[in-house]
Amino acid sequence: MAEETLPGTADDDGPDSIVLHVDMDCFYAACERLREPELEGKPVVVGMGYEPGEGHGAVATASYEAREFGVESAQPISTALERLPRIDDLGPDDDPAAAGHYRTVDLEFYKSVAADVKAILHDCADVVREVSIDEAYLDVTDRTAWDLAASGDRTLAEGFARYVKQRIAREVGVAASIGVAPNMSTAKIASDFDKPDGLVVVRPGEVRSFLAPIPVEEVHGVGPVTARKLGSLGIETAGDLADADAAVLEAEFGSRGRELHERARGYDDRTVTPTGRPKSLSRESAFTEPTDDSEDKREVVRALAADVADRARSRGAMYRTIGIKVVVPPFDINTRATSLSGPVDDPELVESVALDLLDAEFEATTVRKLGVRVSKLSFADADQSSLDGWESAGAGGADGDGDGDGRVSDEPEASAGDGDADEPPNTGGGTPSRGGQSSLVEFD
Ligand code: TTP
Ligand code: MG
Repeated sequence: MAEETLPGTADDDGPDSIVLHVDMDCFYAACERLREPELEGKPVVVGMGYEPGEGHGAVATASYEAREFGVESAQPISTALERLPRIDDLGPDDDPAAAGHYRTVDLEFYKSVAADVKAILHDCADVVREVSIDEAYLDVTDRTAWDLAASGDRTLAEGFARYVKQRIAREVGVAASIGVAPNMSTAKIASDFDKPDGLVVVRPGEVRSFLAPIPVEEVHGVGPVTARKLGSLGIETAGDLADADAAVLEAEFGSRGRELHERARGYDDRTVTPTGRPKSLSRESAFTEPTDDSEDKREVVRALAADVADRARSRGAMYRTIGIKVVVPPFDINTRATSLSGPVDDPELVESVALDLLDAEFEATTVRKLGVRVSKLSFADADQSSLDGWESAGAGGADGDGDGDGRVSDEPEASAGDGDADEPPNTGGGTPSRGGQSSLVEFD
């Protein structure tokens, strides 16, 4: 109850915010499993500077199965190998279940998977702060609510978060853990609370009781040194920290002491601010089944081009480069682009250039996914604050209609889902023949 009266967590400036923190589970290992599904359920170790057969490098990440053997991020590969031998090194009597599959970091591939995930996040929230390759905050206050769903004791916000999680799983094929809370620091702790595949919701009135048993190390801003000092003061948990005398903390840690005290009490007035302005605007659409039908491909490119040009116009963006992306099964990504002599806002040109690029090289190619992008953006209004990105995808990407005026809405969709709905009105389905997901991504 105390926290309900704290600024930033209650009604001092409108209703409680709804913040999602999304963090992918063992992300690099999950990406490896995407292209090698036989690694599912097995111990996987991804090494930086690792070469097959060698013992150098460091662990970038390990699958949860490999973590059972004591393998963890930042460990030398040599240590990992002592704890979990390489499957290829096993003798005839060794147990293959107790051996690891070691792979080398392939950042380009992980980035392309991350872009697919981020596209979904931008589709699900108006404000997205990307923190790292596999982590982002979403402010979804305007998309859902803390109210209970009609069907039971779950909040609408929980249904919304479940929908986000399921979209990532279905459309990209990797697992995310999500924390939902009225502020950023609590959402971050919540996403980590039940990994992997977690969904933890901390309602506005529950922040302080949720935080109470959490070790101080997990409070945002507490590093190992501070944790040790706090420990010497008998402060082990966020609850201890919240109950501590603010003056004592301030004497020990200066103004940071007061800040940590407030965080532990569930107070965090940071707002989710978007990450930068886009360098490009793009949209892509996957086919349910790869196709080499040139008219199908052209139709999709036309629709994507119209959508991208439309969004550029609605954001006041001019572009100097028009490009396409062609993904050939399974993961062969081709991009082609044409540079113009100066910035334009010309939907017909986007369509004709994109079609020319497609026809020039890919007319007969079997493709899995197509994308259209405009880049080298310049903005008419330097002050537009919502230019960060992708906003709502509107209806499915490949509606296949013609010229360039306002056919795909950029209006953010209304609140998605109640407790059990996982299918909001706008999932970008396209037609059955093209089916597939449609998402907004940056592919440079
Ligand atoms: P994390 O989100 O910290 O880790 P993770 O996604 O592998 O596992 P978890 O389920 O606990 O979230 O980091 C994301 C990716 O960043 C990770 O897959 C690999 C990379 N990384 C490194 O390269 N080195 C590191 O020391 C860490 C921590 C991560
Ligand atoms: Mg992660």
